[in-house]
Amino acid sequence: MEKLIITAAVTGGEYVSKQTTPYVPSTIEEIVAEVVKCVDAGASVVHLHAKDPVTGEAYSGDPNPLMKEYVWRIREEVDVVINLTTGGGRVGNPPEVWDRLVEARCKLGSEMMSLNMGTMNRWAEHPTGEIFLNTVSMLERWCGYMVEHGVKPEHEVYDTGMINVCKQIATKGIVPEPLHVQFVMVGRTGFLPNPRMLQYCVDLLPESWTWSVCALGRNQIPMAAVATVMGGHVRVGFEDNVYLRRGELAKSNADLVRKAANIAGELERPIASPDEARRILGLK
Ligand code: KMH
Ligand code: ZN
Repeated sequence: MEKLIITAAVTGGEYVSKQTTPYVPSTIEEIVAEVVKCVDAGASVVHLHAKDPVTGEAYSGDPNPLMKEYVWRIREEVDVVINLTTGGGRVGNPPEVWDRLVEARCKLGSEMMSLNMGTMNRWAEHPTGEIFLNTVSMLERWCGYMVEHGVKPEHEVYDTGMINVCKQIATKGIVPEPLHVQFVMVGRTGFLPNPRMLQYCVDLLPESWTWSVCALGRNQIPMAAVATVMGGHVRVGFEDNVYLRRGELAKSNADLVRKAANIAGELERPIASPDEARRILGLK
């Protein structure tokens, strides 16, 4: 079994603001400091959205200048694989400009970017509405931009149809294999977060592909434990869950990373360093 890659989704994505938890980092300084703590706790990858520095809401403007600043400021402080969102950063930006933003985002210096592999119903109220638009043609273009700029896509799948879309993209040669898939177990509008569902999904993937699990809310840590046993990788952090345990907010994303790392330690699965994560994921 490979070493465990822990991704920390530190910025709280589109759904988590200072109102949800006062501990979500939102200024550049807070985000950089949070990333450093997460790396110290065992994270080798960080997933980032652009945040309004005051409210911690999703930034409603061109997110790329902020993201560029995050990338460079993090690089000055710590070695970690940086994964920028393509799913976020749409609040305030109409669909006609998404392509331009994503293509430009590929040039900001991150090694990975997330890609949501299909159009779906949103799993919670969202400022851009109920539908999360990700057409096949958008996905193919955005994969093309990433590959052109040496960025590895993290294919986020929410149902089994999206696994088929990943396979089509591989078969068409748009992204070189092995692909890296993140099973997003949102419940309700997608995969139910349970071990049988995860096993079913993993069985659908080609042997050589890598995979990770991100489950929402109270399922985050239990499903991370399941993925750790199964040989996959895990994502934790405020984007998907703000509680350390029932009724107790995590004071930092690093608390959640540490919890995942401690579980891996008990299970005798070593944790990957950033360079080991790069090798496992085949990053340039
Ligand atoms: N917030 C997660 C459930 C993205 O940033 O591309 C999905 C996500 C989307 O990570
Ligand atoms: Zn995200």
